[in-house]
Amino acid sequence: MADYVAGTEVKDLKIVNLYDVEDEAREIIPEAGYGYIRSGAGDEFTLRRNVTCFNSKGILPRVIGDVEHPDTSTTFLGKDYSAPFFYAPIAALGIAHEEKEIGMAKAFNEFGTAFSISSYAGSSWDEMAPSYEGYEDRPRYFQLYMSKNHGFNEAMLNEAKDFGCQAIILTADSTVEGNRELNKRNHFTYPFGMPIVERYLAGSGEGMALKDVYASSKQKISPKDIEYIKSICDLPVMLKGVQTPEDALKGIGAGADVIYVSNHGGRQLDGAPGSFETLEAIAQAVQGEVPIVFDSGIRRGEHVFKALAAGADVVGIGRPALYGLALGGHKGVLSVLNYLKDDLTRIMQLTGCQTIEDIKNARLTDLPAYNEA
Ligand code: PYR
Repeated sequence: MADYVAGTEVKDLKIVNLYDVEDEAREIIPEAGYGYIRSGAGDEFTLRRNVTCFNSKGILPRVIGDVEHPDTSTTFLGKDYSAPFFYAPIAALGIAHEEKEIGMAKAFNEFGTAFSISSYAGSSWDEMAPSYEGYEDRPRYFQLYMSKNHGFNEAMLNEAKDFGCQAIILTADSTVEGNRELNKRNHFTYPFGMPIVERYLAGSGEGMALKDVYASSKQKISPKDIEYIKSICDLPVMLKGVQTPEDALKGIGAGADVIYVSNHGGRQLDGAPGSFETLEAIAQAVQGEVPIVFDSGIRRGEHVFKALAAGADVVGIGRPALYGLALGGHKGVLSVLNYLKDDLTRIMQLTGCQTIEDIKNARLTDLPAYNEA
């Protein structure tokens, strides 16, 4: 869409906190595009609670832990990560900046973790390939929105594997659009096409509303889909959108290799608990049988710490990275990631944690007076 102009600058950002970054991005991204990225479903109760619910638990610092220069590095699915973050997949990154998926992938590769490619990416596989030059070994994941047509699913899964994707993220929480009232008010439609799924959309995706894109995708997601994906491409499957211990165990029973705890950034089911509130019970049920990843609401190092202490192995960063992209292209994303890494390092020092493993063994305490929405 020729008249859609989002971010174009490529620069480092000076960051005090990620809430400021969100406010500043509002000045750059066109109103309907910003509304699409920022908003949640319904009353946005779950959207807000994703952040506030981190206050339901307190961190118990260990102050004689003999710690200096904490190390944020970790491994996930056999790959080294410079910090326990990866990119939580989001559609159509061109809504924020002209570097779109190419800049986002480049930033995560340079930072030393992993990018997730959405089926609804606004870039083709060929366009994204240069972001991996010099980073051939960097992990990448493909977030699958299944088609109703298995021929198309097979083609997408094979393309993802050929591209070097190390895992498939099966999106299970978005079979219809959540009640995104702001999108309705703003008459939001995607300003660009979606090359990977245009094979199953009516058109390229440009000018389509989210509800129509979702309607073109598969609604009936079941444990059989996990088995199906593995039978086609033999890659690990991360089951995304899990909010209950029951679904986690059902997913593992069907072969899921990773449980991905998420409420889709509060964009789907309003009235659900904050994502962090669901994590501990899921981790207790999973009992370390498979790794757990977590997203929805991370804005501070304390949040990363709490998610890891509650059972996550790595956390997904979504909107904050996209706001960084809007303001400074790939350099802006790197600024966001470095801010979070520095913040986490400070929390590790203050809590007596030398390593990520130490965080995973740290204890959180319930804060019973908690009653924030
Ligand atoms: C979203 O808008 O939330 C998508 O995942 C496409």
